[in-house]
Amino acid sequence: MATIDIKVPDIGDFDAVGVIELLVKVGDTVKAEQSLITVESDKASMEIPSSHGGVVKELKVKIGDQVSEGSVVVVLETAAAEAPAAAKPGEIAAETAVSKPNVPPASVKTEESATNSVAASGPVDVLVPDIGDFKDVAVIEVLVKPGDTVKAEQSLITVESDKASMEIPSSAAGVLKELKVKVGDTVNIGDLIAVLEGTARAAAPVAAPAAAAPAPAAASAPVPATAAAVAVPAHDPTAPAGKTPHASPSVRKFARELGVPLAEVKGSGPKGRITQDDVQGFTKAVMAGTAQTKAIAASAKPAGGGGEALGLLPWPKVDFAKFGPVERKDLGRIKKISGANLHRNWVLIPHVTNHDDADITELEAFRVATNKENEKSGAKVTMLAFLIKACVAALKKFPDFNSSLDGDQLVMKQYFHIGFAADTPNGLVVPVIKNADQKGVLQISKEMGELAAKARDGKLGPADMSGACFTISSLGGIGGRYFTPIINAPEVAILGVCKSQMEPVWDGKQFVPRLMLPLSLSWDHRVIDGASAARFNAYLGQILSDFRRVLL
Ligand code: CAO
Repeated sequence: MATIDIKVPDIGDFDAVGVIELLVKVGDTVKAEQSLITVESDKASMEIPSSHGGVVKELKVKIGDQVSEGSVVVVLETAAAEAPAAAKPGEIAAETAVSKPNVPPASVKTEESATNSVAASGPVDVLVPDIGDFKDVAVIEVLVKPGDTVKAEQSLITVESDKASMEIPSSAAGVLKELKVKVGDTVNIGDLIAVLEGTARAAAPVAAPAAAAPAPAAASAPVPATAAAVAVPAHDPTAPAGKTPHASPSVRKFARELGVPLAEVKGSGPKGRITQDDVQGFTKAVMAGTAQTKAIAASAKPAGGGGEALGLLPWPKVDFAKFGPVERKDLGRIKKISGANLHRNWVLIPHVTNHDDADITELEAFRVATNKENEKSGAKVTMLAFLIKACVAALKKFPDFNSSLDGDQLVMKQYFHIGFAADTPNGLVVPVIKNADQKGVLQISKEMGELAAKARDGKLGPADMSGACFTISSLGGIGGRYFTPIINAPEVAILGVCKSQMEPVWDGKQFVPRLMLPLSLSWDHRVIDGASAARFNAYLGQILSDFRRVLL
């Protein structure tokens, strides 16, 4: 074992930067390149990585300290092989400083650039300025929209590497005519971000004639950092809340992975900085139903909720009492939660629904006979249990229906957990029959009965309602012909079933009375196409008309 000092490496022109986050604690095992602390200047926040792997023996800094190149951050205990045997502590420490985080070179606003704001009337391209070693950095925030009037040096977008985030400012003032990037794009030095009109340029070292059109791009070529009027200010800790949330790159990444809107998280760190604990706390509160994201609140509130964000007309405000007596009551907790989920799924998933009929004459006769046989034991088989079994067979034959979308990938599930919508006095819930492929119809019926009873009593736990691959919503006990069930994201399809009824069916020679079950299959058109959906329904119909096919 050897101990080495891990020091702040060369971080460009940054000097005496504040430590705003400790990402490790004594006893932690860290890998080489793992971030140890986050520091922040008025220009950027960045994470300082470890140059070696090992166990943290001592933390040499605390939040609020200021560090510069060479400051010792932690003392690391490493395997002997990590450190050169003959090296003196000083030499080892020097070696650790070689690891260089991707840090933007500090931008220096020159006297000339600060004073050289000049008028230009033509369109001006705003380009990504010199951002040092950063390559292919992701756009994580777009801070302006077309039509906005922007000032020179106003931040247009936020970009992020795995080590730092920074805002890219406008090199000119004017009205934003066109945005050339969107969240998720990657950019490099010289890439076009936006086109401005009616501009006054801050960065042009030479005055452009007012009438010159089109005006040359303010930063048409990468500018040396030291001469760049195009500064790279990163998060402004004093920025008003909700505008640019103040958080380190790792916390931003963490929030993005969880889908947490950072602008809605209250920071508990110094200067209101959002920490990983804040993001976790926010997530827990939303899961527990004690907090809502603005999007959920908007979708749960039909009155005026969310439409404006989509550029729609606001929800009509009507004084109903003018037309007759009214009473107001609050939406229940389950309705609020399921409503928000249903709304998101309806808006985000391109739904298509295929309708079909299945001949269940023999299956229903078998079910009734089975129930008669089991009358004494009280074990009752429901049509829904047969449907669950039939859907498992169809999911096995058409595995895309048993998948979830994750970015550009499909997660193909090799398990068969089937959710079923249950109507309860408090609203709709979806308990899940786990591993339905390994269970018989009697067992599925029994579990369904138990879960439905738990649902009605409001006693379902999260484990009872999670992990479904596919959902069935049966209105068969109630009535109706067909409907459009909403897919339960991240599933990609849902089967709606209505009440079976006797119908005259042509058998090639004559009409015969058959018990027909209406099926409505909604599917996510990003994953499934119409032909597959029609085949899925047809196959389901074949199984239900002759259940022996499940065995094949
Ligand atoms: N066609 C004709 N009759 C049917 C049928 C169908 N497709 N499905 C069920 N039935 C009959 C049953 O046989 C039963 O009759 P018997 O008592 O004579 O045997 C009766 O309808 C009642 O069935 P059920 O609804 O209690 O039982 P189930 O297994 O079919 O369903 C459950 C259980 C929990 C799914 C159901 O109670 C329920 O909550 N359904 C509503 C689901 C819902 O709200 N979906 C909409 C979601 S979108 O808003």
